[in-house]
Formats: sequence, structure tokens, C-alpha cells
Amino acid sequence: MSSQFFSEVPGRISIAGPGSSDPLSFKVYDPDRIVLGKRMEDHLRIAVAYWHSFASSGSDMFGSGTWDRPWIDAPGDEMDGARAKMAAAFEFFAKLGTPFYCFHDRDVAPDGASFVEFRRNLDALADDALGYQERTGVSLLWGTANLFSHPRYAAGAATNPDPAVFAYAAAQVKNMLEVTKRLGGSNYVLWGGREGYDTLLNTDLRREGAQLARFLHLVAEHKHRIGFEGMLLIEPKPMEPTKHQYDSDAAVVHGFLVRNGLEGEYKLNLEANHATLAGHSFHHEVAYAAANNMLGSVDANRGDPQNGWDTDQFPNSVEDLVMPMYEILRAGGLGTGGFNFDAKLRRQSIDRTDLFHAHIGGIDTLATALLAAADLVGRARLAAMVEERYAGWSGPLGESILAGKLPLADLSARVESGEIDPHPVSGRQELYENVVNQHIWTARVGDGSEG
Ligand code: XLS
Ligand code: NI
Ligand code: NI
Repeated sequence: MSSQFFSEVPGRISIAGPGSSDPLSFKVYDPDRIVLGKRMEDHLRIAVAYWHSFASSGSDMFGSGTWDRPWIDAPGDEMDGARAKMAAAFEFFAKLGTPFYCFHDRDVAPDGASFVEFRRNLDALADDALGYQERTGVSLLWGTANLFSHPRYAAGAATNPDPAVFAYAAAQVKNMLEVTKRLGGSNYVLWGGREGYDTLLNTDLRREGAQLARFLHLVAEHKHRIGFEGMLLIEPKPMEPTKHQYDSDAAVVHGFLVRNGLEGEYKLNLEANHATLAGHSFHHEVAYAAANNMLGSVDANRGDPQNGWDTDQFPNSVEDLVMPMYEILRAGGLGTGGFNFDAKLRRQSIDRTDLFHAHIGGIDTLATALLAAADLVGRARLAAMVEERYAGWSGPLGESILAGKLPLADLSARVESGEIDPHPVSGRQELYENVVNQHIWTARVGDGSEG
């Protein structure tokens, strides 16, 4: 491999520490640093997203592409373009030095003239990817099928009014699931980009729900049939491109899975800015998933506080990520999941090197949040405060209530007799906020003390 698309970045990004003035170095991220007994790299399991970084041109609804991606719309054989794209992608992954990448079938493979041609293209490029993976040591965090870009999916994939579209989507997922297995992928993601509606006037909600459940059963069955050992993940998002997306947030997806006998087959791939669009904090989504054993993986990005759409910016706020990271650590980590940069450059960021700046900044932000969260876990102050707040539930009254030993009449009798007489206790929200902030400051400056 001698593509050298990123020739201004001669080698691997260095681990230089916080004092470094080299923009092409990590300031906080250090793969080998041990945090709570585990290497930082193994906590974060960083992935680069093929679509934003290599398969997009920087176009938006008001203008054409601005980024320097010569393989997009290149004249000549489409497969040559796809191979140039893959060479650049793996050169980037290797230079960044992070362990994973993610892709949709369509990000790597040209459509071709038929389904059979598309599959042939995908299989050939998957062979190439396998070679790159072996040579660079970079692995697949997850694969996914793009069931939203082609006009046939305008009215949805599994939830389309036409069963032929359902069948086409099923065929596409079957292939991509098999390719993901062949590439040793750790997970397989389903994001229902157009599984929703634009207007209820033409929509049969009950049917579409049943179709979606059937589709998810078929995918899980096929996973077991082929012996794919990775996790299946559903990525919630409330809207965009649809007016309403059925998989709108973590709790909605969880309820849907339980109602349809799919619990245990799927976990969640949570995206920071999808939480924002759903009217939640990202902390909420991660905490809900952790509390219900649904934590799978994370799409790291952020929105813009003044713009209401999925701007997919690179994360740059430690404050926003400390508590999600805390929940993840307390849940025992992401397991086979990781942090995938589902984030894109701004349209004016046209230099090849901007792709490095974006990822380095995002990774250092995650690393700093990890250090603060680990400190918060390690010192256990917050956990002790919460524990104390609920202490009554571990006492005789709380335990009897939860064990179902006290009917309403008994509880009422005890209240009437004066035996039970609660007194308000401060929620101490500001104190909790101060504790979290103290750990963030400590992670930033280091306090020199141990434990
Ligand atoms: C779009 C989604 C998409 C999924 C993969 O908003 O985030 O990029 O992650 O299909
Ligand atoms: Ni998104
Ligand atoms: Ni995403």
C-alpha cells in the first residue's frame, strides 16, 4: 500500500502529552495508560466512520461538495474509485492509530446495475478490506446496511407499504451481516433512518410496527443461523429524515423489543446528538440503557445548541461526556461496543489534514472525560451520596414494600398510627453538581494525589 493520500501527515500521530504544541499529536489520549485497571484504548475502543470521512463530499442542501475526495464521482471504473477510497481510509486509520472503523455496505461498494452486481462489488471490496485489516491491525467495530439513501427506500425499508421493498432490504441486510461476520466485526447496527412516517394521513401505524418486529426477528434468526457472534444493535433517533422515526429513543426501543419477544437479541447504539434531538440529555440515554442492560455502543458526536438538526459535529465538550462515561464505567464498560465518530467536518474544512485535527480533538475530549469519570468512580463520593439517599430502601420498611409484604391497607394503618411519618430531606443538587465539577477540574489539571 503506497497510496499516501495524506502525505502531509508523514507517520503515526504521536502521543505527546498536554504540553505539546504539535497540532498533530494526542494531548490526553494515551492508549497504554492504565485507567481503573484497563488500558485507555480498551476502554474507548475508538472507531472512524467511513461514511462521513470518506464517502461524503461536504455537500449540503445549498451547495455541492467542498472536500478533497477525488474518488467521489471520478470518471472511469467505479471500482477503481472504491479502491482508492479504501486505500485512503486505511492509510488514515493506520496513521491515526485507533483500533476500529465502521461502514455501511454502500459506503464501500458502488451500486452497480443490479442487486447481484452490488453484491459482487461488496464481496470484492470486503476481500480487500480483509487484507487491509490484516496489514494494519485495524478491526471492524460494526457493519450496517444503508436502507435509506436509494429512492426505493423513500417510504421506509421494513416499514414500507410494499412488501417487495421489505424483501429487498432483507436481502441487503443478509449480505451485509455475512460480510460483517467475514470481516470479524464486533457488532452489527440497524439504524431505521426511514422507518417512520412523513405524515400519519397515509400511514398504518399498526401494520408498520408489525413489519418492523418481523424484520428484526428475521435478522436475529439469520445471525444465529450463520453463527455471527457479535451483538445486534439498534440506533435510536427520533426524526430526520422522517418527521417521526419509530426507534425514537432508548426507552421506546426497549419497550418495542420487550413487546415483540426480542429482548436479549438487541442492544443499543446510542448517538449523542440523537439524544439531543429526542429532547433528552445524552446522559439520560446512556443511564436508561445501563439501567436496563441495553448498553451496546456509542456514536460520538454533538449537535449545535442553536441549530435544531443532526449537525454531526465532533465532540469537544468534556462536561457533556463525563456523566455518560461514568454510567458506562459503572456498567462495566461497553463490552463489544466502542466509541464511533459518527461525526463530520464542517463544509469549510477542506484540507486533508482537517480530518486528523477533528479526530484528534474528539479523541482527546473522550480521553479527558474518561479520566474524570474514572476519578469519580474511583473515589466513589457520588455513588456514596446516592446510596445514602436511598438507604431507607435497604431497611426493613423498604425491603418489605418491595418484597410485596405490605398491602395498601397495612401501609395506611401504619401511617394512621403515626408509626410512619416522613420528613423532607434535601436533594442537594448543587452539591452533586459541585462534586462532578471538582472531578472534571482534577482530571484537567491533575491533583498529584493517589486514589
Ligand atoms: C444518522 C445515523 C447513521 C447511523 C448509521 O443519523 O447516525 O449515521 O449511525 O446508519
Ligand atoms: Ni446521526
Ligand atoms: Ni449514528
